[in-house]
Amino acid sequence: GSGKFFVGGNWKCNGTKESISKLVSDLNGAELEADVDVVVAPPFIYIDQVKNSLTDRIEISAQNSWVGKGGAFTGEISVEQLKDIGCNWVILGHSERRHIIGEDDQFIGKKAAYSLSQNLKVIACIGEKLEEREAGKTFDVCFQQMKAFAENVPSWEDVVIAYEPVWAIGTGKVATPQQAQEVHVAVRDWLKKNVSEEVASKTRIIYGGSVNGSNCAELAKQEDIDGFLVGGASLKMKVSQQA
Ligand code: G2H
Repeated sequence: GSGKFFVGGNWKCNGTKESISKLVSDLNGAELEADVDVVVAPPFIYIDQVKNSLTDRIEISAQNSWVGKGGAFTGEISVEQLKDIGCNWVILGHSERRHIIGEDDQFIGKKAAYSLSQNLKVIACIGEKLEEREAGKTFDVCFQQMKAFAENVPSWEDVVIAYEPVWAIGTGKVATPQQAQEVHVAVRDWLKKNVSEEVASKTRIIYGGSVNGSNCAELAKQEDIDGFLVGGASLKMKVSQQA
């Protein structure tokens, strides 16, 4: 694997002040292994609450950000505002934003460029849909999404790549360790050929899609799986263990 193991909890559009305060107190009481980066991504409106109550041991991510400097963009949250409240990460290109909201590669790439320019670190998500996998296009799709990031990323130090096959997201149908490992290797190889050997070896590639306490250990054993992005199970805790 590359670098420190990374576990992200993506809470998506879930939670209330009350449930989040409970989750934060569980996280504060959790025994986290020293060599694991832990990041949680609450909905925007709860980031401040989480920031003010969560241990500094755990970093905070947004689930999205505006594509440029803030201003007259009704309903959006700017990178500057996220930095202002102590949020250091943003998830970009999540499949729910790509396929439900309709964000495309170019827009996501621009968001990555702007976030990194303001020192907001990026969890860059890629992943194929079921029909793309069945048509043998998994690598093509992932490489195309990687290309859009690569064209916009000046340095990969502040980027974690999350491979999240769409068919595994929120479906309970986790990729097998072999399926995930195969794509992680391919993405690392793509980085080697298209960015550099150093970036390929140093950049963390994490897996997301129905990860939970029972399947994470086997996945984490795979050489090229450097962590997880966890949705559903992160609302229930117990997902920070490493193989
Ligand atoms: C994928 C994942 C977290 P879940 O979206 O980003 O969610 O673990 O619920 O499949």
